[in-house]
Amino acid sequence: MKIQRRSFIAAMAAMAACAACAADPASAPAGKEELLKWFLDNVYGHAPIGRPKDMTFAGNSIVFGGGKMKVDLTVALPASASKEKPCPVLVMGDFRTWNNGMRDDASSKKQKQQQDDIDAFVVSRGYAIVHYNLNEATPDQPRRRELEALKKAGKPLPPYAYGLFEVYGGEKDRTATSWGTIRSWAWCHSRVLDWIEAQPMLDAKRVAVLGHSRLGKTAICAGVTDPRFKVVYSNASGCGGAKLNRMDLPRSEHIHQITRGFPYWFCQNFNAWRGRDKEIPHDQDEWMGLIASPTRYLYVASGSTDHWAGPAGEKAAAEGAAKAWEALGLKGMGGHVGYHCHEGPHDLGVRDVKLFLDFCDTRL
Ligand code: GTR
Repeated sequence: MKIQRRSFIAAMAAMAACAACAADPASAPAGKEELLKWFLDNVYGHAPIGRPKDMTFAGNSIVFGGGKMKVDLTVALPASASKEKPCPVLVMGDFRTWNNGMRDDASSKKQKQQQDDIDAFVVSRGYAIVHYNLNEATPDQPRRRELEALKKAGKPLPPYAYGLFEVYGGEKDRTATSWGTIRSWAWCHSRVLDWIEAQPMLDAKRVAVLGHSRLGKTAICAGVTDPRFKVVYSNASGCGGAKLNRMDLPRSEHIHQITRGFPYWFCQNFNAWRGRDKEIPHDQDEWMGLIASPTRYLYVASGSTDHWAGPAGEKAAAEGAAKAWEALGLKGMGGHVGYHCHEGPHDLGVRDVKLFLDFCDTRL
């Protein structure tokens, strides 16, 4: 079904009249609900379960899936956090995701240092940060290949080898709209927010979700599917993240490349848009516009030489998403939506997080 963009904007305007709807997309006007369904049917896939009934918290770990799943959280708290004055929180999939936490090479050491530097800076600004290796939820492609090699060699698999796809539904039950890795990681971000709600020193009403690159795609997906995240920050998330598919950016990643390079990241139906990027009926500005509400915010960042992510397409999508807030009578760019482009490559550093926290200081 093709949803006219104007009907979506009209639906957003209608939502302004119903503030309650803004807090609960389930009761949002049809336009928003239909658009969300379109993206889940055609790009990200549907999660087969909400909050698991058997989920328990053991210290900084979340256990679910009949005890087969355990996600270990790394938590850094500011000295100011207390039960009397709970602090705002940043949630992110961390840099260990790239090295699967299974290698101890130079790149792993660099990524760990990047994460440590970000943690220290965030805490110095009075925010808590909670992060984890997303492979503990659903293994990313490289880890999947490494696991297959271990299996083939008859070697023991690490704990929680296959994660969410195995525990909820399994590979054999996958359909064309079954969740992809990005949606499953976003689902796990919501489980982290469930954990935050049980922590007296953390303010679950003031939580931002953020991520870099594939983790930025995940942050947007988490913010769209879980309205409890108050601020959403996508850093260099590119194709399937903040970059417009329909914008002509020859040096950027396109649908045929990302769906062949990472076949599990999206639902199977996304493959139908290979070579048809400019024909896709709904683009990433509308996807991010689904976050729009009087009490929620979006932040997008790019790298000026990050041609694969396509900075111009990310900026244009942020500006397009801002129209969804304007339809609610709110200030878009510079109000509910922030954007910056650092000079340089595909990266997330303290310089980016500083600009993001400057945005959060008056909104989160
Ligand atoms: C690349 C992928 C991008 C981006 C990046 C990353 O290989 O093509 O979409 O996700 O990885 O996550 O670092």
